[in-house]
Amino acid sequence: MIRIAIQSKGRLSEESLALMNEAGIKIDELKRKFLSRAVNFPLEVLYLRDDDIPGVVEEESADLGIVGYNEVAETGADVKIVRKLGFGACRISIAIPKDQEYTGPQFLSGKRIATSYPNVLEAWLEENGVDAEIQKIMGSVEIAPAAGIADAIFDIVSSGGTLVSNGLKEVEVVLRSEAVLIAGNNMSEEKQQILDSMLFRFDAVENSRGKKYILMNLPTEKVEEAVKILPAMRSPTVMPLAAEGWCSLHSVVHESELWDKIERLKAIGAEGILILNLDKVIE
Ligand code: PRT
Ligand code: ZN
Repeated sequence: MIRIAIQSKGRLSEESLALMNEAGIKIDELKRKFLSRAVNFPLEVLYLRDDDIPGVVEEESADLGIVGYNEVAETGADVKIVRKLGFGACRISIAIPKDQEYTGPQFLSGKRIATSYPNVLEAWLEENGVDAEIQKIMGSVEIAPAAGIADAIFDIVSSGGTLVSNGLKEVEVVLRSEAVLIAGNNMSEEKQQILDSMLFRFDAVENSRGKKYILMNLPTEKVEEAVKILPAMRSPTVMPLAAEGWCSLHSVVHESELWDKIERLKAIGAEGILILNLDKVIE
C-alpha cells in the first residue's frame, strides 16, 4: 500500500484525480473523505491543503504528493521531484504599479513587497543584492499596492489578467512552476515497486497527450511518399486492401501537425482518412 497526498479543494484537485483516473486507478469520489482508498490499486489518497503537502511527504505521513512546484520551493521540503505533470502551469513574479518605470532589481531597494511566498522572494532578493522589506500576507496580495500596504507584489501569475485588473505590471519572473509528483527520500522496496507501476501508467497517459491515431486508404505506389510525411513510432503500418493497387496506412500524429500532414496526404491521393483519439501510448 502506498499513500498519496493531493489537494482537497482548489486548482490542482480535479486534475490530480483525473490523472489517476486516466491511469486506471479508481477512487470513489462520492465517498471522498480525509482519506480514501483506491478500489483496484494499492493506493490511499489523503486530501490536504496544498501548503501542507510537501511537509507531510518529507516527514513520511504520505509517500507521495501532487503539488505545485512553487509550494515545494517555498517550504524547502527535502523531497524528490519524481515527475513534472504538465498541468497547473504558472509563474511567481514581481509586479509593480503599471505607471512606474522599472529599472531592474535595484528599483526594489527599500521598497515593501507583499507576498505569500516570502522564502522564495528572500532568496531572489539576496541573489540580486536587493535590500527590500517583505510583507507576508496570505490572500488578496494583488490589492496590496492600491491599498497602500506595499509598493510591489510577488505573486502567482497565470494569464496575467489579475495583474492588469489591479493596475499592475509583471517586471520579473522569478520561478516557473507546474504540478509535480513528489516522493519522500526513504521509500521501502515494496512501495518503490508500487510507485514504478504508477509511473509506468502515468507515462503512458502523458505520452498519449496531444496525439491522434490516423488511418487512410492510399494507392500502393504512394506509400513511400506517405512514409516520408508520417514518421511514426517506428514506421507507419501498411496493410493491403481487397481493391488492387490500394492499401491502408495507419500512424500516430501530433495534433499540432495534424492538418498540415492531412493536406499533404490528400495531395498524394489519400482517401477515407479517419482520425481517432488515442487513450494510452506505451513506448
Ligand atoms: O486551499 P489550498 O491552500 O489548498 O489552495 P490555495 O488557495 O493555496 O491554492 P490554489 O488552489 O489557488 O492553487 C493551487 C496551485 O495551483 C498553486 O500553488 C499553483 O501551483 C497552481 N496555480 C496555477 C495557480 C494559478 N495557476 C493561479 N492563477 N495558483 C493560483 N493562481 C491565482 C494567483 O494567486 C492569482 O490570484 O490566480 C491569480 C492569477 O491568475 P491570472 O490568470 O489572472 O494571472
Ligand atoms: Zn494553499
